[in-house]
Amino acid sequence: MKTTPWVLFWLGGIALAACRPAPLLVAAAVRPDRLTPNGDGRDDVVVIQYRLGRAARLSIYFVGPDGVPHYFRRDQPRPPGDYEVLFNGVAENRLLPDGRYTWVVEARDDGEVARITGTLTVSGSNPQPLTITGFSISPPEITPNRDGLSDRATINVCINRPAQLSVYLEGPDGVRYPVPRKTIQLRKPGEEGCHLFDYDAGVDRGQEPPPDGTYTVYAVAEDLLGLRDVATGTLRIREGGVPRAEILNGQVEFRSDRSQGTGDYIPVSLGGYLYFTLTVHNYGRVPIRTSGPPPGTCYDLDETFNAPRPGRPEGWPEESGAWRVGINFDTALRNYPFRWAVGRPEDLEVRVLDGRPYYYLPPGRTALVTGCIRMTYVPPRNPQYFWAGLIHEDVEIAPLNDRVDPHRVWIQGP
Ligand SMILES: [Ca+2]
Ligand SMILES: [Ca+2]
Repeated sequence: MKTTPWVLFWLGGIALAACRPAPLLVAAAVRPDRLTPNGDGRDDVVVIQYRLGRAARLSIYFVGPDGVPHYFRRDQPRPPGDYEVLFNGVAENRLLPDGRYTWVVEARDDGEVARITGTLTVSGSNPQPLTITGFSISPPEITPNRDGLSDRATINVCINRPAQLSVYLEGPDGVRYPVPRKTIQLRKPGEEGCHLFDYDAGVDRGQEPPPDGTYTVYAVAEDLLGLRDVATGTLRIREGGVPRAEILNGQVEFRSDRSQGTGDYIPVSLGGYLYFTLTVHNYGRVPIRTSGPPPGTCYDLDETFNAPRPGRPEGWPEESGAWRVGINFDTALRNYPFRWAVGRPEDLEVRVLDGRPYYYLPPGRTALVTGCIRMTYVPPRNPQYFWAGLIHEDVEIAPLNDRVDPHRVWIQGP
């Protein structure tokens, strides 16, 4: 509310009216009388000014050639005073189509109605309403626990004209969780068309996901003119949580056929076996997924988990999201070439998804893992260190779980 020079025009009138009850609507004006709402910076807005002599319910609307009123303000209570508001052509969440309009400023109080009118010409308008023309959530249920299965949802939102998009989840308690836009995609933010949003429930950044349950997903489109559209859907979250596991006490027992591993090094005969035993502890809230081979499996020093094995021509390649125990050594050609499941089949829970079994170590549980490596050659460095790791494949090897309990091993030829 502010006093502006144009109001002075009416001061004389007000002085004459001083001994009568103040009029409901003293003055109103819309300037200029032309609006081109195309964002080119010229005549993109008009100024609406009015003065109320008494408290009133105020409406501002525009009547086109078809006689239909388009409300900008409707029956809003206002105390007496001077008012000024900008109008950018959006009434009832739509841009006024091109045409010649009668603007009406209307004040009501106890059955009394006062109106002031004028004309406004609109041209260069794109009257198409801002609409979310496409909205999908896939899959409808996620288990954000970094096991590589259904960990994230993709939300696709399409708009029919340029606008800013925001997507968020809202729980029954009203708490909102923002969903980030996928960073790499064809369209730039704000462009007309389809945009992808990617929801990992924060787990990829080590955050605890929202509590398990059903959430409403909102997509909100809003443009510079204030046009707006909202679409909603649902997303269920189940078994959410950051997986956490470790090698118990950071301890690995190594031994060979020749020694229990006392002294400075463990001697192993060329062609003999190095054995290890350790315990994996799932100390988090969610199951950790694993893949084979099972504990007890032996590798040759010159092979890796990718090597074909009896009944398993494809070997045991890495699986995104799976946890495995690995053994590494100084001159290994790749990181942790020997890997094992984090428990024996009887320690694990099996779940079938799309006809394929997946194995999990439940939260709070421990499992014993053993294995062996046959010393098929004498490596260039000898003796050298062997150690264990707990690998979350394609995710990380936490510092806590890397290079655990190194032991010196000496391979002794004939
Ligand atoms: Ca313009
Ligand atoms: Ca999952």
